Amino acid sequence: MPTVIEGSFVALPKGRYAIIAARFNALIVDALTAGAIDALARHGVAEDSIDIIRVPGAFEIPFVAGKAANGGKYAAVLCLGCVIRGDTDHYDHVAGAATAGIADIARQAEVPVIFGVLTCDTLEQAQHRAGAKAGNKGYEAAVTALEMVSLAAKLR
Ligand code: INI
Repeated sequence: MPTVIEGSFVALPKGRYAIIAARFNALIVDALTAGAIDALARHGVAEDSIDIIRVPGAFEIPFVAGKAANGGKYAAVLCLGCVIRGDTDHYDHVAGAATAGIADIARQAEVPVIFGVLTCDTLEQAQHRAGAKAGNKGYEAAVTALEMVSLAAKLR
């Protein structure tokens, strides 16, 4: 029989969680942040073990994610933002840079780095993913963080 190793959703007794939240599209990102805090709290993380680190926009997330993930302070880093397509190709650059930047950090980070940046065509789509209809991607990001922290501990 193979040994299956997977994470649980039970918060480890110790460990701080960093939520990096972009201020751009704040109504959406605030809803994602609330969802993430709700998920962490419901799974046993004390609210005073959560730091919310605000950055101007999604483009700035990778820089701060790198510092937070490799600074020895956090068990996991959640990246929350929202990029909405406009009339120009600006969206592609911001969404692409944020996605690629966070992926780069996640690959080499010492702790799990979770991608919770919405990339949507419309505000309505974003609202649906921030709690209105299609769940809350911030909540999902936090549950993923818990699983990955647990899995990382099992691989040590
Ligand atoms: N930042 C976002 O987080 N979402 C957006 O939709 C967005 N748009 O559309 O421009 C956005 N731009 C700002 C960007 O993230 C940087 O903060 C800015 O370019 C300064 O570096």
